[in-house]
Amino acid sequence: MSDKKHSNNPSDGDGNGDSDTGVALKTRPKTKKPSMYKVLMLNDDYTPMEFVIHALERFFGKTHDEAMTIMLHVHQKGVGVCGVYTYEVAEMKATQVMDMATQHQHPLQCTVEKDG
Ligand code: TYC
Repeated sequence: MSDKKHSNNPSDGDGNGDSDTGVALKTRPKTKKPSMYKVLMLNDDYTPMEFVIHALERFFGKTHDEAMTIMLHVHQKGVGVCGVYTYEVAEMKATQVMDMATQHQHPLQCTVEKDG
């Protein structure tokens, strides 16, 4: 076991103390749950309700009833959560919604914010 990449020695920093026995590792200190990010949708006076519902179904996998509930929440409160994702996925979905809105000349806006 001279190859550092495959050593189970405690000096690896894995901390499980199996000292190069070749035994499967119980702990994996390198893995971390990724931070999660909310995609928020903002209300406006112009985007049609049916368009918002369609975007929520298409990009956030919502049923028609779920999409209706979220759309009405945003319409009434001004902002609402479409879904929670890792950063890159959240940014992509927010961009996809706004690109589709722009193509249809609607001002619909989404933002991404850290969850928690
Ligand atoms: N307020 C819009 C209307 O009355 C509907 C709407 C809902 C727009 C949610 C944006 O994120 C939104 N047509």
